[in-house]
Amino acid sequence: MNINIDKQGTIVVLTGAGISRESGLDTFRCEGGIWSKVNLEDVATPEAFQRNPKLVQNFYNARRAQLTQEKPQPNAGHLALARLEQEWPGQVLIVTQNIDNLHEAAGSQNIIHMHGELLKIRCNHCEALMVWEDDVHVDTPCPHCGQSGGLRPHVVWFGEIPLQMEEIYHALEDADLFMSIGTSGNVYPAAGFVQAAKQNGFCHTVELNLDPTEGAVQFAETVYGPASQVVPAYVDALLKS
Ligand code: BV8
Repeated sequence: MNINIDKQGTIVVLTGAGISRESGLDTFRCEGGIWSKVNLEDVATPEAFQRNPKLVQNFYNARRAQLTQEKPQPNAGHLALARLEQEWPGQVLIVTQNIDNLHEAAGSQNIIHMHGELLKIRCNHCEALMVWEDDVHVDTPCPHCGQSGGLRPHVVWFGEIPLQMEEIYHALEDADLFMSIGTSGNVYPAAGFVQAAKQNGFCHTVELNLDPTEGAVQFAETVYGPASQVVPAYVDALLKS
């Protein structure tokens, strides 16, 4: 890995479910992944929520309970990215598709959760956004406006616009290094970020994944292996470079 990016350079890191897999959280499209057990059309679209809010709330209640009860810990991949943010002289931004809290738990601070956060909910009636660790039911009243029937996971479903897109594209315009970690590159607009980064004419791009994705050819560099091994090694090389 011959990395020669400016020490003051900007690093944008895109992460997906693969970085959390060694912490015990399922991915979506791997063998036995989440979408092999439930149909995304039934639980991860606004139409699904309209059609059967109970099913959708329970899908997220189960995943929220996994975070709050099993208390998965960040793995060496998350911790290496937190170290990179601390020790790299330039800006490091993590854009995660994940709705878990493992980057925060590892100590990263500059994070954009473009698909939302599992431990937050919002009220469709009063737009209140609140941290929430318990189950949510269709008739749970909103603590802010008192109305029922409006609480939903603060999660971006298919067909909804991901969060903080302007900030993300702005960071990609300045990126000297774009790292894609643990994502299959199936979901847009995240899957298009590598192209957006390359548009600035100077960004180095690297895919770090368990195995090659369909989008691997778009990256200048590829490193394969479990995130808990390849990410710390790559971060060490960056900090030594
Ligand atoms: C949008 C919710 C417009 C939270 C998720 C028709 C109508 C409307 C939209 C579309 C359409 N057709 C296509 C689209 C776009 C659509 C889309 O991309 N669909 C796909 C399926 C084709 N996208 C959208 O709808 C998005 N919105 O387009 O709005 C717009 C856009 C921009 C600007 C203006 C308007 C909204 C997408 C968000 C959907 N919500 N999640 C939740 O329930 O979690 S997406 C879901 O997939 C998860 O969030 C997940 O993060 C995401 C991506 O999955 P990955 O993270 O990549 O996980 P995956 O399992 O796929 O891969 C894991 C990888 O890890 C594998 O490669 C594996 O090899 C690797 N791995 C495994 N173990 C390890 C490892 N790597 C390292 N170490 C290991 N140990």
